[in-house]
Amino acid sequence: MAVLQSKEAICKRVDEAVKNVWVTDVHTHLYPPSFGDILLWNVDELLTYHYLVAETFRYIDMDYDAFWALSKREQADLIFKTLFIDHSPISESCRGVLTVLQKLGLDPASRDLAAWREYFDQLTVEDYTDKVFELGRIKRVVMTNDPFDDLERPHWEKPQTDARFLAALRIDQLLLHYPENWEKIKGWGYDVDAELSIKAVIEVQRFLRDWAVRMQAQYMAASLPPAFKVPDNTLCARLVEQAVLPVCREMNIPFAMMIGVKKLSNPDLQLAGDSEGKGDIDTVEYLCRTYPHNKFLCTMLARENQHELAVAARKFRNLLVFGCWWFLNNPSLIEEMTRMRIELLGLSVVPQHSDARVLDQLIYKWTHSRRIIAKVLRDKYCDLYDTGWRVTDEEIDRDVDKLFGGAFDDFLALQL
Ligand code: FIX
Ligand code: ZN
Repeated sequence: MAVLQSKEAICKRVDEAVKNVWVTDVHTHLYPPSFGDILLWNVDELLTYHYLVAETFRYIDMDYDAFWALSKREQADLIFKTLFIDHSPISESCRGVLTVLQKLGLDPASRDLAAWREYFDQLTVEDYTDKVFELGRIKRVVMTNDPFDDLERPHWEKPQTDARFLAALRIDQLLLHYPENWEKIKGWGYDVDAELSIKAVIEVQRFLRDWAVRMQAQYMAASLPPAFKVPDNTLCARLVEQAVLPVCREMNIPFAMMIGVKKLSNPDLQLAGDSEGKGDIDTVEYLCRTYPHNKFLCTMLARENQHELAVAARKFRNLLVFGCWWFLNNPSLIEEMTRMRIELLGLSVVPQHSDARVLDQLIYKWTHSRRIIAKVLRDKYCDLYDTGWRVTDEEIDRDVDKLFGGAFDDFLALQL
């Protein structure tokens, strides 16, 4: 252990620690290779990521349905031509594709999509998963696991054994679409009903408990609209307070609220059609205050919610803020949010998650974010140095580990 006696030594250690830390990625849409084709990977999946679909439609007048009728490869060809050749790929999503190719040792300057495809064609998904976790220095990822997803559900008929992939029980379909889904839950053997009677609430609790145990879920999660409000006389609010929170407390797992998604603002864009709106911080504070023995993870989609969310976290130790989510996952906003969060919350925050939908994205989303978080940390430790306080190299390593997964692990272990 060595005390760092200069700002240069501090900055060097911060850069090394952030570069070398193995990350726990607390929210992704990835799956282990054993889940087959629902794990997306390779350059065509990178190019047809819904972020790039949305950006492509800003330049083309193609009919939406005509685009969706194209094959994946034809869509990728059109996106590559539009966003990379006809216009320079300077958006964050475009840059991300090129960072992946570069880190894999391919040559972005070649602009040779055919050659990149040939590279991926000779890989197995198992080997490529190992390569991506190694290149991205990813310890573990938390998945998004939806029992209502007909493609995913059969994979849970036996235990998932790849320890790099942790589960999160995703319950949007329960909370936001109970009228459309209660009969499906009944068909799975849970005696629920349309009006959500007390008996049905008990059965929903059993449904949640069974799936959380089956998946060994790290938390339960839902993506929620800007208008998400509790308390309220809605099925969603009743399900949260009467079913979700009692089971989460019983199992000592957090409820992760991802607030602010306006689903399908443009339905023609399909998955790329969601937009955002400001959420209600009073709901977050009500839940944290009213259920002090429950734990809440929270990320909000509107930039306008970020400061009040960080302040709320100062008030409630059972609230852990995470990530620069979706439309916030851009260098300018990652820096703004990370600076503000560390100034308000110190190391009791999860600065970033990837939200990766394509395996390869782990490489770029973490490469880009590490660089920005390191920049903020260099400034913060240098500010500390100016007070006369001195840190050691091991303390910087410890702090960085907290930010890239340790704080999340501590929160999961917390008994309130
Ligand atoms: O609700 C969510 O988990 C969102 O992250 C996704 O629905 C969204 O499409 C996404 O992948 C954003 O990055
Ligand atoms: Zn997500």
